[in-house]
Amino acid sequence: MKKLLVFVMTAVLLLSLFTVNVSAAELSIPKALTAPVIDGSINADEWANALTIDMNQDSLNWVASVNPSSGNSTFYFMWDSDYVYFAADVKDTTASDIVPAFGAALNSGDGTQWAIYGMDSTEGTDAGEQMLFISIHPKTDSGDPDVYEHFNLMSQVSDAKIASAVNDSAYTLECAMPFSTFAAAYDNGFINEIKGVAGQQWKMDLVIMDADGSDQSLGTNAAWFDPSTSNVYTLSDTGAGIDPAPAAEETGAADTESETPATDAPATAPQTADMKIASASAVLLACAAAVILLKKKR
Ligand SMILES: [Ca+2]
Ligand SMILES: [Ca+2]
Repeated sequence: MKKLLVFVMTAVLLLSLFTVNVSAAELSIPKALTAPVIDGSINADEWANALTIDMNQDSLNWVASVNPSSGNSTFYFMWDSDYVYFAADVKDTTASDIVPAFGAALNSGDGTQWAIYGMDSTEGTDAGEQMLFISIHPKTDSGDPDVYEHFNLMSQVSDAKIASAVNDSAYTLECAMPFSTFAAAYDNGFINEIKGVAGQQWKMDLVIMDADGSDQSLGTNAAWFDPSTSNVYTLSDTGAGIDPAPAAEETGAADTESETPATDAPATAPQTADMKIASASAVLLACAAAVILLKKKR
């Protein structure tokens, strides 16, 4: 870990000369007609018409060792009044020698992360006031998955539901993140309150962590610690998932460009953030700061 810190601190100094040109996208998260079963298995019906985000290896900005093996991976999002629902299908063919400690704030091992900003955030890493940083590991040293917020709550998100399935070529995880977590973060100083209501917006960067043995890489779909480059997510009333009453009248009103009626269609069309990265290397400074800051927090 110390070697990694030295490396990224050096990189911060060198790469601060570069600029990143990222075009943020506006994405709509549809509302789950039925809550997905959080069992680690991404059933096509339960996640039908969910927002899908391509997290393909070649489209991410990889930092640290920059030797990823995450393949073509996909993240999924839905919501209801109680939870943000998240699923990840990550193609990861390399075993990690780094076993994250359950409930610890580690940017390490194999896993996923969210960097969440309020709409009024102008920067990150401000003691959890402008950014929430959540790690979701499919497997920790306890054998269990975990959900951890690094900067504001600085604790395990105990009310989150999490389940995963890990094999030699991939892992899948499903997570239900309660809006009560965001309410607690707001009470604790986070800039905006994120509620489970249609029209709610926030900004978010998504991350895949890949460890190949002890070689740690982190890939993000935005420039870290610069919310001006982050995709904007809006909660929509458009239905997704399993319709408990498919013959009933469905009047979900889409409030964004993603107007997809609820159906039993098994496939979900990729909906990828439109980003143009002029310099992936500059992202490293943000990643480095994340590593450093969380190290301080530990
Ligand atoms: Ca499931
Ligand atoms: Ca790996």
